[in-house]
Amino acid sequence: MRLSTGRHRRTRTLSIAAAVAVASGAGGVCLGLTNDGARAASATVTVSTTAQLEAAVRNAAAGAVIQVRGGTYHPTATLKSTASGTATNRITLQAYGSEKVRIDGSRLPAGSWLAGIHGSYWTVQNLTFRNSPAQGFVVTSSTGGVFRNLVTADNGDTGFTLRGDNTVGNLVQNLDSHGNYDAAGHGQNADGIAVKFGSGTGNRITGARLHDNSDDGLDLWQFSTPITIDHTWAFGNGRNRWNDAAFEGNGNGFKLGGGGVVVAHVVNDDAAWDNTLHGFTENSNTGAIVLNRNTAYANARAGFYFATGKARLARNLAVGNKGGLSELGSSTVSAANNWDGGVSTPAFRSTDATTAYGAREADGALPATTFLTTGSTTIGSTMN
Ligand SMILES: [Ca+2]
Ligand SMILES: [Ca+2]
Repeated sequence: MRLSTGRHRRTRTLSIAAAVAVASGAGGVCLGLTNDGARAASATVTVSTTAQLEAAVRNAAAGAVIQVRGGTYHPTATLKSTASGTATNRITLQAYGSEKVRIDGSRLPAGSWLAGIHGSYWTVQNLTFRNSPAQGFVVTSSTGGVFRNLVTADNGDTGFTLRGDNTVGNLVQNLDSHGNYDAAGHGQNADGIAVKFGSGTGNRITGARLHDNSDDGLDLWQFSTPITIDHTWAFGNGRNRWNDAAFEGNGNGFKLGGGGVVVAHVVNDDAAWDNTLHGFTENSNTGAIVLNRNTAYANARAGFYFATGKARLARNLAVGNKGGLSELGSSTVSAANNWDGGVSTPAFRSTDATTAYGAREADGALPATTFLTTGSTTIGSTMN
């Protein structure tokens, strides 16, 4: 008995020493140890080739930090993981320092997603995912994910997706998602961001620019729990930019339901302009959607379309939407919006959107702009 314990102890000591030796010899690779002395896959890994990136994602475990050196990477299979971190021991995938990293899906087999995370407590930041033959970046049934300063562009279906039950407490911050187009569907499905087919509390989208996608800017089809969306811009969606003779893109800025869900999403301080359908729409969601201080400008249909549900709209601003400022039903609550009686419409400082397309701030925040600002402290989006 005593001998056995001693042997175990000696083995453990040796394995720690071996791990330290490996760590010091491997230049930046730091192996973690579990309480029983076993080697864990938690490590800081810096990758500079596609093969290294693929392996690092495939082998990631709680505590892993994957740093990607600047350059363009061409995966030949979906970057996929089913691993989860924990709240205190996350899995991180990020650019190395301030280097520019493009992960390009143009060498993937048809129908492949570029990245698929099926786990919790991931932080993914400062990376671009583009040219996938199908979806760009898909997160399934994640708790506690942080997806920050990402670009999802020119993919063959939706740029960024959260989906599945047990989608809880995720933050999508400062996403740029544009130019996504599903050729096979003639553009009917590729949104900037989709939170679809699932449920779970505490999910937030903030600081996003969702533009020039074939279908909608944002789509919450059949997600049955409230999502919070703030400081997000959706613009130029639904236009046939691909010379598709059978084009079927819809082009709502913010599509806030569909598929029978009744859910009170919270939509504050956002803007929708130049979309080919509505700026903001319930899309048959009859829940008590909350919309405060949003701006809809120059959309092809209604600025705010909430004709059948119980949405509550306050202090929103609609200007120049060809299908009307708003279309509201008898169960909608509308107060202090510029279409309500006695509310004046402040003038825009600028209707030139050029700066809204510009580079983000160093920390990833939306670019400073006067576009669609009014200086009002009571009505419309603050555009920041
Ligand atoms: Ca569609
Ligand atoms: Ca859509």
